[in-house]
Amino acid sequence: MNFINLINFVVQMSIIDKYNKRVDKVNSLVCVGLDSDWEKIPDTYKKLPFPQFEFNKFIIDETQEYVAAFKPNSAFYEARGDQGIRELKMTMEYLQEKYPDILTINDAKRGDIGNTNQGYVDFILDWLGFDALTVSPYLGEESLQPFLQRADKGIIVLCRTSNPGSGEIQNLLVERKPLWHIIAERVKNKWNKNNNCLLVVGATYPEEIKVIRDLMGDMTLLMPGIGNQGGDVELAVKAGLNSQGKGLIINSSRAIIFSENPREEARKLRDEVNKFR
Ligand code: NUP
Repeated sequence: MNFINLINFVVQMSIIDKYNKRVDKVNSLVCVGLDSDWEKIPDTYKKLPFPQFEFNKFIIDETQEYVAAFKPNSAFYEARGDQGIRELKMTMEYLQEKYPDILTINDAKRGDIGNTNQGYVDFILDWLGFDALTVSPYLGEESLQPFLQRADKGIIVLCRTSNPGSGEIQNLLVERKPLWHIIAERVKNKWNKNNNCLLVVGATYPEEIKVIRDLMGDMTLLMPGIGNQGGDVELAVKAGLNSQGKGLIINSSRAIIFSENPREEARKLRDEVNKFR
């Protein structure tokens, strides 16, 4: 390992370290998805000057005690144009100031040619200041360089997504293996030179989770699909934990943020996950 790689390795460790430290502090693998859909935000917030931000602030303060990561999905902010982007930025500023030890993930599944991806890096990782973002692997390693070079951030590559139709493309056989398996191998053997890669693996596919865990060693996996999408917590957690009893960022969005009692739902999910750790 040369000097630059060594520095990258040390710096990179801080993102996974940041997550693991928070996991230990609150004894939780839970990520609350700040998918603050305008249609579902209570009307009381809509009278305020910054409705999505105020709603997020409420959810963050209520749930943070049980949470190791927050993951706003960019779509719900982009949907409101410049106002939504402003409120996403305000949400990030609030998190950075008040809860700087909680991991922040921007979920927008970006992926374009190289110089265009640099624009996403500038916007999401630098201007908004997220710790990590989700990316699509479809354009290949060369295109992803602006992301992969950021050893100080987490690059979360779509591998086996949670949606019911994900097999249409991801199960296609390539070299007699499903495409999702090839993506996982690529990330492990080629793309993760800076030790900053993670994979998205849906909680709705426990058999694949097990295969991916065995293949990837202790790599941290972002796992959506719990809650509204019906993933089984016990099966997903047992299949996905790494050798340290961690290695999972277990996301639930709607089932927590639009519930009667978000704090209680976050606590319940934390405890349910911990039963199987
Ligand atoms: O495979 C994936 N499935 C998935 O649901 C990858 C994702 N990034 N997501 C995202 O996780 C989805 O876009 C949404 O932001 C969140 C799941 O939300 P919910 O089903 O818990 O409400």
